[in-house]
Amino acid sequence: MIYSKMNNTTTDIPTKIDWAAIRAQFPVLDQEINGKKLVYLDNGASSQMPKSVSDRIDAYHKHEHANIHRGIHSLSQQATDAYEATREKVKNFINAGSLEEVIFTTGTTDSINLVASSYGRKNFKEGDEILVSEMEHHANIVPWQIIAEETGAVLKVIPMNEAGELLMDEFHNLLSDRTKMVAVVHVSNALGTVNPVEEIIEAARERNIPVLLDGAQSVPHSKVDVQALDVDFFTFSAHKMCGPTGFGVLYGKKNLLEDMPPYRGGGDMIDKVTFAKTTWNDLPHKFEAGTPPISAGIGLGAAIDYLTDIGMENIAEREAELLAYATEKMSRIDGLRIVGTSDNKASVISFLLDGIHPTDAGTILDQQGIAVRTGHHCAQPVMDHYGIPGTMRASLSFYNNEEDIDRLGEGIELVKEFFG
Ligand code: 7TS
Repeated sequence: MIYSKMNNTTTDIPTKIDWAAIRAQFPVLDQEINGKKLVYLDNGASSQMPKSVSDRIDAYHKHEHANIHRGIHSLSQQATDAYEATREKVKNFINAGSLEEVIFTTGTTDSINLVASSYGRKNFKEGDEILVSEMEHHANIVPWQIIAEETGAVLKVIPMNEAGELLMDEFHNLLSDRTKMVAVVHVSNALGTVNPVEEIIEAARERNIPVLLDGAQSVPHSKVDVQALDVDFFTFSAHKMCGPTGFGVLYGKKNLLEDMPPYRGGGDMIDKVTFAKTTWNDLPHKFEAGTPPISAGIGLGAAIDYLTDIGMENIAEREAELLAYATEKMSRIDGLRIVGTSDNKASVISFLLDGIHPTDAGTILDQQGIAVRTGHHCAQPVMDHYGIPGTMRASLSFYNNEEDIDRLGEGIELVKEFFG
């Protein structure tokens, strides 16, 4: 048992979780980098994998591997069942309405490209507007630019303030009869801002405009309920939620997905093929051409089991605690400026050190065994907003601890000493 729930019939005793025991389930954290104990603070780029997930993937390769959806033989059916079990787990995890609404992709980037290409090609025309925000990851900008170029649609941008919060008045002003899609990040990877997506969805809904939320940084850190949100499309990646690379999800409302043409053609996505005409398979398979990364899909299922076992509410609570600890600690460091200071933030701290280039600082931190990301974080418009080339970014996960944050603090002091 990784944690214990203490239930008392007379008083409400909160769930007590042994976070140290949870951390011990991540073998990768138990190593030295450059002669120092690893402090991994780059979870926004990719989170680490607990042993239960890597064991599950390993077991698949050792005992269950076969192609799926096509074999009459037992091994193929077993692999299909294991892979499709992930669809059920995803459905429950995000509370999708049906399995048909859960499309497997190779990740957030792939999911957004699917919607931009398939929905956009069918529905956008000259003069239509696609609304994105100033704090998007490139994955939620470039696919829309590509389809805009093809269809004559144009991109409009919701601006943000200095704290890194969307200017909601501007958002409401930008909505019009020309708006044909609102595509916004749920939680910013570069700033940590949690956007007011309920307000965005409600306003778009009044005008019958579909909303896509990029959930790459929200799903790993808090409970997401796509039906409660009433969102039309929702995207995320397995490798940011303790799962493997090469796998992700597109949630879409069934009526929208049914109206959309296939994104890629090939095996598995067809009903009947003749040289005269081909008809499409039903949802969700219509959007899943070719052999998928089967082991990665099974790995995502194991990751969801793992996160569910701990409880997303507990994860959110622990990460909020770590964020508060880190913010307080870093605010006290002379010459350190936090970029992204919204009151509503996920566990991401982007920062700058006076007169020191982020890449130089990151290199010195790496020598201390401390992994942070430096650069523009694939969100160049955010950096343009602040007039900076990039930041250092510490992105925390529930398996980090106060000691990691203390080590980061000490590392930053060393960077400052090094650069005088
Ligand atoms: N959207 C957001 C908000 C992201 O943070 C990322 C990846 C993506 C989309 C793309 O996800 P992918 O799995 O398809 O690559 N973000 C980061 C990051 O912050 N550092 O490295 C990758």
